[in-house]
Parts: sequence; structure tokens; C-alpha cells
Amino acid sequence: MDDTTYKQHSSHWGAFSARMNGGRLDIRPFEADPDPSPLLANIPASLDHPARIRKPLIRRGWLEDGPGPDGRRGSDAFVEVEWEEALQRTAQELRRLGASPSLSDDGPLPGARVFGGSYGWSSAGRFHHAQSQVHRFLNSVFGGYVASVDTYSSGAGSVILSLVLGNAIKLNRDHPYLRELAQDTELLICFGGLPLRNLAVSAGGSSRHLGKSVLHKAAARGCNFVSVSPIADDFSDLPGLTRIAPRPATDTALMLGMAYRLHETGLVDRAYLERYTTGYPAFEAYLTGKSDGVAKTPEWAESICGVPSSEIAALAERAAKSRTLINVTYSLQRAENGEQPVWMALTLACMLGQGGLPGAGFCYGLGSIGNIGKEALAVPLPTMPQGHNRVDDFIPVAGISDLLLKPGEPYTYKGEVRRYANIRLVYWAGGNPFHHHQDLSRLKEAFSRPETIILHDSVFTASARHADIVFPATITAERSDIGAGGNDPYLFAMQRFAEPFGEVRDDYSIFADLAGRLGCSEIFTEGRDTDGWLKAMYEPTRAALEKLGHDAPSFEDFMQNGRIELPVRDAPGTMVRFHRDPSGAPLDTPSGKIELFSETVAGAGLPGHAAWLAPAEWLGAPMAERHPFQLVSNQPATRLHSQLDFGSTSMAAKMKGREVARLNGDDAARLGICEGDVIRLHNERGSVLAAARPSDAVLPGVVQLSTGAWYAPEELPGTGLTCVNGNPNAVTSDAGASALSQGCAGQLCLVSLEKLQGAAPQVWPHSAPFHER
Ligand code: PGD
Repeated sequence: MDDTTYKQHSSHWGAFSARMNGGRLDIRPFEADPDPSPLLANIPASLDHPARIRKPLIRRGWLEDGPGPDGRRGSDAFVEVEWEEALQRTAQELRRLGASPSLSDDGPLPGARVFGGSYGWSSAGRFHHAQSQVHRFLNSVFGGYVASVDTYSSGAGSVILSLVLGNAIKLNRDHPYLRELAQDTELLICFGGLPLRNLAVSAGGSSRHLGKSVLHKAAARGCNFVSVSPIADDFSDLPGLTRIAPRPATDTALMLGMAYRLHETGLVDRAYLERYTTGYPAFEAYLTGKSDGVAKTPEWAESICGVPSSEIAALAERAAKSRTLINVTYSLQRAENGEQPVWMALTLACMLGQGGLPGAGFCYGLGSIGNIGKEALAVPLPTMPQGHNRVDDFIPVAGISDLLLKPGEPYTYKGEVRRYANIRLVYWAGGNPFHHHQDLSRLKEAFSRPETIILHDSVFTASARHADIVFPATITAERSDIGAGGNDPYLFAMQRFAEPFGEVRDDYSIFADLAGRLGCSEIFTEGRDTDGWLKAMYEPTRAALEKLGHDAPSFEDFMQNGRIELPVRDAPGTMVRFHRDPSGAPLDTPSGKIELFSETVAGAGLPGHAAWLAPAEWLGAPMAERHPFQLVSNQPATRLHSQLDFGSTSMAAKMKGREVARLNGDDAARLGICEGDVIRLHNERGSVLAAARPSDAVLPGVVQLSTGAWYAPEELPGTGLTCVNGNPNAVTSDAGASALSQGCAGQLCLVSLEKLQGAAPQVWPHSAPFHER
């Protein structure tokens, strides 16, 4: 498709326009974006990279021996087949597993043995959103599916906040933190820093990347910043910045030390606690040591987190004397006992008593994702209806290995005892579990258990390699859609700008075809094609714009013109209304107030208030004698998760194709490691290779390896199953954050580290088994 006119488009990391120009793709960032993301440069490679799948693939073992548990998944060969054969065999298999247009609720639904949680970020686009498509399909043909709840991003934090504050995501969408930070905040304390790399990305898209300019505005006004992170570049260099580097996983102890200082100096705002919170006395008894004999003094905190007690005490006093916003990023809660730093930051903010003031109080996730803190929208966004899931069963999302490995066994979630279903079929679209899940050797074992695994992706990921039937999906460049992200003030037409690669098809058209073969066409498609759906989804937004007296173009005009700026809401959000009138506008918690003690949490076997709970894998744990490095596996700066890992921004940051791990310069010197040496990180769960980069941005005892390198496991002599490309989930633990949330705890774990002796194995290239232009 050669066309000299630019087409409007959008991605999770920003809006842009694109044109094919003599076989080359030209990309221009959205002109109103003050800080476009370098991730845009990953896009051109996606059009025809060797990783693209051009035709349906079926695993040889499944093709020859039929469905059933199979340990060959992951190492078996694939056979390229015609669409007709792939669709016909898939429909036959789905029928065997119970798919039917007439399912009664009287007996068990076949969907009760289908896992359709299908977690993943997929691509931007409201209609071709792969999870919505797969969920709608499974609801249509199986009556439902075993779902997943919460996210890998924020499992522990969202669960604890849902119990003690309310729906965190909704509350963040409700509050203009960025505007207040620019105008009002005097001291911003960021537990987990505020990494701009994370602000580049937002689910659905981010039209204008505002993080950098807001921080600069705040700094110019005299706002001060404190970044609390073991990694120095988690916060940009700004005037008025103090960096505090605690040992990883010890922020709760640091915050407790601050809380104690407020307590001993009479700086606790008791009137605020009385009016807006419940449960402070129980927390205070813990803080002072009345309940457990240990006063959580700054000196006590220093012994755990390594930050001098004088700094902890001074920070507490500074916070009390300034208009202070306490922010905690998602990264802190993606860890064992990840609920605690989030709840403790909320408790600390309540003790300061500034919750009702603009630019002050508590914020969750600023610095974790782009659109947090933008103004709430006044109109609804187009949404693809997923249908009704009649199977009343789910897992906490990071429980996927346990689900497949422990059918029928009990587990706990939010204080309830539940049981894992017995899964026959896994259907995944729009996610890469062999990127995002922890302890990948265990996931490999788990993926050997189902009878059949079906997956859609545009590229041959490690997850595709572990499936039985792989359908090649289009990428957004090859289809029309509507782009929008929650709290982002633009709606974009995503105009198609490239010809489909090989014989790829849209997820929708694959599902529509299968639904037709299963007699469920009308339920799934409602008689609409893609354009029919886009039009139907656009209409509620258009009608709301019209009702508010805004320009409300027809669907055709919108798709032609490329974008609409959406109005933002001017009514106060939940937290503002609560602070104005706590009994008239109560929170969605059992007491209607902020809960500093929670019966539900106490009932789940945890302390009923925020507390320091030493994890099994931190630098002060007995395990650190065996594995003395704390691995921080954070979000990458050069791609979104594992997406477009082969793109030019991503590849440029690797060394000889291998992911880079940073460690402190002194540690590197002690271990005889130089820039570019291949190092091996390992523990009992596995082993991963990376290229070393000594860096003083990293605290001693810490090694940082971002997620996203494609999993490439090899049995190496003396090192066991080793990911040679650098995926940290080869060594992370898949144990839940706690019995309460079962959230993903993959950010932190303990490892040993050494220079690899002998020749390093080659990295695995990103490639599909059969690739042809
Ligand atoms: P992505 O790489 O975004 O990772 O995990 P997630 O699975 O979301 O995977 C999306 C996949 O969808 C890609 O393979 C892409 O090609 C495919 N895809 C994109 N568009 C389409 C489409 O239209 N159709 C189809 N069929 N497929 C499509 C991310 C997860 O990882 C997240 S959100 C977090 S926060 C976690 N973070 C960590 C962490 O901090 N540390 C560790 N160790 N591990 C983590 N894992 C988690």
C-alpha cells in the first residue's frame, strides 16, 4: 500500500500518523504531543519482521496424536496449514469440548473447563481489543469461561485498596493529580520514584505525554521532590530533588520510621484521623510497640532499610511542614507482601492529614502508567460488549500455573477459600504469558497439562511456541479501529496504513468464522461486520458529545478526519467529595471511611493494619546468604513489555542482541565483571543470561534486568534451564504476593550472579518457523 498521505493512528505509547512511502514506513508523532515516546521507532519493524506468522500453524504432536496433555509443547515442530484446515480442525475440537449454540444452565457449562482469562495488553484499538474478542467468543460458544481478575500490574495494591479505600483505578481516574502537582504540591515523595519511561505508556493510548512538563512546571514553582528507590534513574534530574535509596522491599519499614517520628513529635493530625479514617488506634499500638513490643522508631527502620535514621526523621518532619503528596508506584506492590507499602503510604498520608488539600495526600500509581492523574472525561469511550459470562469462576490473574497444575485444590483470595477448576482448553489472544508470568520453568510444566491450547498472535512468541494451534493475527497497521485511553482527552480514528502480511486475519474475523462453524454466528456477530461494530460503538460517544453541546461528527466524518478532542469533566471526583462531606459522600469501604484497620484483611491471616512483614526474598533474609543479589525486574524503557522486542529502539539497547543487566560498579569490580561480559543470574528456579553493565545508578547488592526479552530456554551444561536472551522471569517466583491478594510478586527476587565462564551461547533470534513476504 503506497500512499503519500499520512494516516492517523494510535498505539499504547502514543498517537502518530504514518504513510507507506516507496516500501518504507514514515512515522510522525502526534503534533500536539510535547514528549513523544521513542517506542514509536519500534513500529516499522512490525510490518514484515521474520517474527511475523503468515499462515495458521498446528503443532505436529497435536496434529498427529490429537488433543491431550503433552510435554512436547515448547519443543515440538509446527506445521503450516491452510486456513480451511485450521478452522475446520479448531471448530471440531471446540465442538468436542462442548461448544454449542444451545447451552442450558441446568447442567455444568462446558466453559467451566475453559480458561479464557487470556491476560495481556494486546494492542490499542477499542474494537480489535483481543481480550474483548476472545471473551465475547467464549461467552458465545461455551456459555462463558474461567476468567481472571486483577492485573499483573497491580494485583496486591488494587486488592488492598479496594478493601480500605475503594476502587483505586476509578479513584485515580477521578482526580486531576497532574494539574495539582503542577500548581499546588510543595513536596512530592515518590516511593518507587517516578520513572518517565513508564509514563510513555498507557493502556489504549496517550495523546500528549505530560509527565515531563508537569514535573518541570512543579520544579520551576519551587516544588521539592524525594525519590525513594534503589535505582537512581527512577526519577529525572530536577532541581529540588533528594534521592533516598533503601534496600529493595523495605519501603514499609522506612515509612513506619517516618510515622513514628510524626507520632513522637506530635505531628500526627488527629482531627483528620478522627473524621476520615477508622482503625488508627490499632495501628498506633503497633507503631509504638504496645502490641508487639517493638517501637518502629527511625533507628529500627534504619536497621532494615539501610537509610540513616536522621534522614528518615528529617523527611517525616519535612512532610508535615509542607503541602505533601505521597505517591507509591505499582512496582512496590509487585512483590511478596506487596499490599503493605501501599497501605502504609496511605496510612502515612492520613497521619499527615492533608487529604482534602489540592496537590496533597495519597496517590497510587503516578509514574506507573501514563494517563494517571489526567482530568476525567465527560463522555463515555466506545466499548466492545463482551457478552455475558455464565460461568461464575475465576482465578487471581497470576495464579495461572497453579490453576493448571493443581486442579481441584483450594486457595485463598480476599479472605475466601476457593478451588481451582479442572481446565481442558486454554484459549489465549492478545497476551504473552511466557513473557509476563513468573517462574517460567513451572509455567512450561503447567502448559503441558491442558488437552488443547489455542493462541492468536501476529508474531511467534514463546507463548505461541507452547500452543497447539496458532492463528496469525493482523497488527493494528493492517486494520481500522478507534483508539482511546481512559482519561486521555482524544479519540483517534486508527486508519489502516499497511497491507496485511501473508495470509493474516483480524481476531474478529477468525472468531466470526469459528462461531459460524459452531452455529453461533448471530450470537457472536449480531449480524455486524467490522464497520458495523465500529459505528455502533462510536454512537454512544457521539450522542454524549451532542448532548453536552460539543461538536459531534458522524462516524464517517470522524473516521475520515482522524480525531476528536473530548471534553473533560468539571465536577469534583470521589475523594474531593468525600473530604468535603465524609458522611454524605462516603467511600466504597465497609465503614465508608479510609480503613487503617480492616477486619477482612485481619480475617485473611495478615495483620489488620499496615505492617512490616519481612519477605522470604530480600537482602536481610536467610536466603540472601545463598543468593546475595536482589534482582529488580522492572518495566523496560525501550518497548512495551515484550511487544516489538525486535524493533529498533529495543534492539539498540541490547548488547549483541542480549538484554542488559545493570549492577553496581563496586560489585562488578569485586566479581571481575566488565561492561559487556555475559553474566548468569540464577537460583533454584532457573537461570538467565544477560550482558553486564556496571552502573552507579544501582545500589550495591542489587541487579536490575528489565522484562521483555523473548524467553529462549536452553539446557546448558552446569547451569540447568537457562534463558539465553535475558528474560528475568526465568528466575522470579510465581508465589502470590500474599494469601489475601495472590497478586503478581514478580518484581523482586534473590539471585546469585557471576560472570559466565567459556563461550556464551548465541541469543535466539525473533523468528517464526515459516516466514515469507
Ligand atoms: P505484552 O508483551 O504486552 O505482555 O504482559 P503482557 O502479556 O500484556 O503481550 C501482548 C501480546 O499481545 C504480544 O505478544 C503481542 O504481539 C500480542 N498482540 C498485540 N496486539 C494483538 C492483537 O491485536 N491480536 C492478538 N491476537 N495479539 C496481539 C505484561 C505484564 O507483564 C504486565 S502488564 C506487568 S505490569 C507485569 N510486570 C512484570 C514485572 O514488573 N516484572 C516481572 N518479572 N514480570 C512482569 N510481568 C508482567
